[in-house]
Amino acid sequence: MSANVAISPVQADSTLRHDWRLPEVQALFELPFNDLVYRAQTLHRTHFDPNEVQISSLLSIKTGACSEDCGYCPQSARYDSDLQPEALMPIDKVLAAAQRAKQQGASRFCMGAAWRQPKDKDVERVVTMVKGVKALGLETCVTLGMLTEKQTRTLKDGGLDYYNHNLDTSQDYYSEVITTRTYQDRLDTLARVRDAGINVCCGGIVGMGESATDRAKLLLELATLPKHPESVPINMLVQVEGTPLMGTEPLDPIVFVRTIAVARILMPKSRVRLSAGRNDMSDEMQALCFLAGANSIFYGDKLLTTDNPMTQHDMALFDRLGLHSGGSSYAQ
Ligand code: SAM
Ligand code: DTB
Ligand code: SF4
Repeated sequence: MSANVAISPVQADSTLRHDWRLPEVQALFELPFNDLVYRAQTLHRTHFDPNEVQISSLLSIKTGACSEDCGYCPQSARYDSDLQPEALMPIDKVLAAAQRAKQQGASRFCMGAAWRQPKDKDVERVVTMVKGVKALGLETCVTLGMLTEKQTRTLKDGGLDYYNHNLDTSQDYYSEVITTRTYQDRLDTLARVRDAGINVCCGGIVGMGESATDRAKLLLELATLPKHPESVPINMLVQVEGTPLMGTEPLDPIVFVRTIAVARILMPKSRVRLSAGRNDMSDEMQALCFLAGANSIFYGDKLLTTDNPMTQHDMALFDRLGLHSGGSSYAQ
């Protein structure tokens, strides 16, 4: 069907499209692999240094006991995932972790909290963390759940650089995975973050049993936001014992690489992050993701609660691929 859909030629200039249509996105997904990766890589190098990868480090500042029912998440209080809940971390521990991340080469420090939505006093404590992390010379990102307008202003005034809030999947598949909040709730928080002038980090998870159409619709949703997210994390589901999505049929790695390539083509100036799931990926698969336009990773032995590749392994992989860390967040 979509093989007959015309796809506009590679955008060599800086014009970004916000009017992508579903058949176009599906047609990209269905291109012969070499053609798709060639297109993505060609666009990638018009906007970015092709060998540079931005490095973010994650820290869970409040762990587990979350009221939401996200079917992928070990931090939901509803599932028996063997996770020890932890209250909001004291500032000195956060700053020590940020310092370590900086020494390991991270340029951005992302703090995640297992909340449906923070209380105003939580946001104030997070602002103290943001200020401390910024003073170390790192970019800051936090992910705290849904926010009110007042809270976005507090975070912006506190100097926050990025807010992470993922759409996770297509609007259609969303209710199969999460029932305690709506897709529109997510879009509303994203709009508040954008309006407050905070950079947006927004992506999703694949490998949750969604269809090819759901993956195309997720990317379409991201690429038709009024402004493309500056960072687009593409997570491969990390299957955790006790969560409802444990045992889901794993996604074909080639389809994952295609997802990265299509994200790069739709949002050519965004940092596309090869995010959760790298621990289950071969070095060769990750190399294909970088070729397809991924230019950011989470670095450090831990994501929020699950394992990430060891830093020495990542350093060796960068070395083998001739990659270097660095770079501004968004193509100018
Ligand atoms: N509670 C906040 C929220 O949901 O927005 C922030 C923390 S939450 C853990 C941040 C993101 O992590 C989720 O939106 C989801 O995309 C990702 N995530 C959580 N568990 C995951 C898993 N098992 N595999 C892949 N990504 C996951
Ligand atoms: C994102 O897109 N992925 C990160 C970050 N943003 C917050 C989280 C991945 C979590 C993977 C499961 C865990 O470690 O708990
Ligand atoms: Fe809670 Fe966020 Fe996990 Fe959902 S993804 S259960 S909101 S921590």
